[in-house]
Amino acid sequence: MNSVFCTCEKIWINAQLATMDPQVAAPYGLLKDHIIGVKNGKITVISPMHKVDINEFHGEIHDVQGNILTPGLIDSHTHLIYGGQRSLEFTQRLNGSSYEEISRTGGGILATVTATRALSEDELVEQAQPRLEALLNEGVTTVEIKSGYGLTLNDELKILRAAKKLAADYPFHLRSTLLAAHTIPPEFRNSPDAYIELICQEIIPRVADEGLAEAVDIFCEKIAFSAAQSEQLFITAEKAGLGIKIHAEQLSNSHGAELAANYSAWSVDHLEYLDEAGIKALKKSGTVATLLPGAFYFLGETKQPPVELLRQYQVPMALASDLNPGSCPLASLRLMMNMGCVLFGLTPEEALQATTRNGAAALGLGEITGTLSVGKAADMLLWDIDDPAQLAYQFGATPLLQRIFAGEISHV
Ligand code: DI6
Ligand code: FE
Repeated sequence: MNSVFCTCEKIWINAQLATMDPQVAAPYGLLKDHIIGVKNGKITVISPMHKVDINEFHGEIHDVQGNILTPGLIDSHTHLIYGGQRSLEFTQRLNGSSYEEISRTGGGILATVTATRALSEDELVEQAQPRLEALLNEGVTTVEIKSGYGLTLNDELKILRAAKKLAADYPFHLRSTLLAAHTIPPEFRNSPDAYIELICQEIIPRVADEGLAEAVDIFCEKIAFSAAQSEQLFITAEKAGLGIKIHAEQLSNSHGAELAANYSAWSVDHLEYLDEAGIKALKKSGTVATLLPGAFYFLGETKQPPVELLRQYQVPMALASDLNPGSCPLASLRLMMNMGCVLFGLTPEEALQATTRNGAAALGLGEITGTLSVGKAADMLLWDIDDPAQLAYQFGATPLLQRIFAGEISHV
């Protein structure tokens, strides 16, 4: 047998590979007339068709007839485990109340905290399933899930355990993030510092011990936590060996992104109010700027994130759904790609980078997934399209022919 094929169990032939690999100097890292081979869940071979003799391969062959393969999509920021829903608040906002006003009067995140605390782990799994399935069905193969609607040790653990259950039942890579610092819980209304202490002294150590999350996140905003409180959390997360993420500069500029960059954060997310000093800090630390156009759209925001400056400084941009009941109940990463282009001015190529390679980096998975490259996970999507730009161009019709997760064809 041809030595190339010794390392393959399955091959896809006659493919156009939108590798998204920066080493491939073509738009989308496109390689025409290629084969891609996989073994044990990883990509083992990428080769031009004319350099191999297919007749020498005796494993599983998929002839894709010129169709396009991309990396699996990565939704690097979701809050998809929660109880209940908030359509009442949607109505209130359309009648003139602002998101901040609603959150200051006990609605908003706290309404979902009450609903989430009331549910068991299994009930949370059940309510999250349709949202997760919606993402997976359109080609998402890696999903980050944040806690943050429990705000007690046990309720945060319950959410993170529910995420593990989902990961055991569905074909996707899970990255869990502890967002106990999502908002100040009612029990600590007058002592937010004491809540940060609880997170640092009890919740983070327990979550790290049990291996329930890979990263820690905080909502740094006037209506939530300060930069000083964020820093305390980062110091503890760093000691516990957890990655760092932050919700920053969504409604105002608290300089949280710059702070998080100084702690080598994996990503800083939202960023409508990010300034040039923040962008310079991101460039220096190699932190990903994650844009969440769904929340911008759903809250009717008008302040645009500084996309052109991020481009100038070559800060990697990710796009994610922020799927949550308050600011973005929209369970579609493809829609976010379209919004990233239409609302924020990303190019279709940037939108695909933002939901593959840069999404992986935003989760500390840059070496593992996010591009079609030898050695990475065989997370691949086969599309019935002529041009990769179609993935950002159209939403609703899903031209997905095959969803391949860790080398297995896995429809959800
Ligand atoms: N920013 C957001 O957009 C979400 N969380 C956050 O910190 C909103 C969460 C919610 O409204 O339930
Ligand atoms: Fe969020």
